[in-house]
Amino acid sequence: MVRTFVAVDLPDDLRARIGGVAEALRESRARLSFVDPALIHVTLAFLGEVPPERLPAVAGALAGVRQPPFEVRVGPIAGDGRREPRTLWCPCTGNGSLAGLAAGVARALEPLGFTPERRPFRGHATVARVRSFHPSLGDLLADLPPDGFGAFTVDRFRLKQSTLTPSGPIYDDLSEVLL
Ligand code: 3AM
Repeated sequence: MVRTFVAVDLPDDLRARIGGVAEALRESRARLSFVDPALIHVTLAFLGEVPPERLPAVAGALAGVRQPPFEVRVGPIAGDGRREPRTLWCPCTGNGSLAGLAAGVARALEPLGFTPERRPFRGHATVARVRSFHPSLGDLLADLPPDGFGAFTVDRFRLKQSTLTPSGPIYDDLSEVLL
């Protein structure tokens, strides 16, 4: 079985800037596991474990998703909205286009038996996961620069394989769809 998801990769310069700002959070007494900045992405859909022989059909369905390229704004690192956040992320907003792309991906995958996510789509790039919370994390988040990381053009998305390892996930691109 192949653990797969569909995502938009962030450009490397943006990833490096986010990773640099996230460094300040290491001072916190919360237990955090940071996403390798080189892997920071916006998930459009999580497919879970897929039999390898079904991957060509999945890639084929995704290749039919049509949408013009669009801009996404990447906000500052923030908690996920819970009082004690479990995820730290940069909110990503594309004037509805990002949500539209996620919906297009979900529509393309539904006939293959992938049930669409019931929760409303909230575009985000995960920066760290909170293994155990400590109030010092809230203070450090509040002290981060309030400006976001600017914008980038989404002109493609990818089907990715995720291999979980003790030192973090390894992602491999399985297919790429140009918008
Ligand atoms: O981009 P984020 O970090 O929101 O949390 C996982 C990550 O999302 C999510 O898939 C993305 C790439 O690994 N993910 C992992 N397991 C999941 C599950 N069981 C899941 N999303 C939904 N259900």
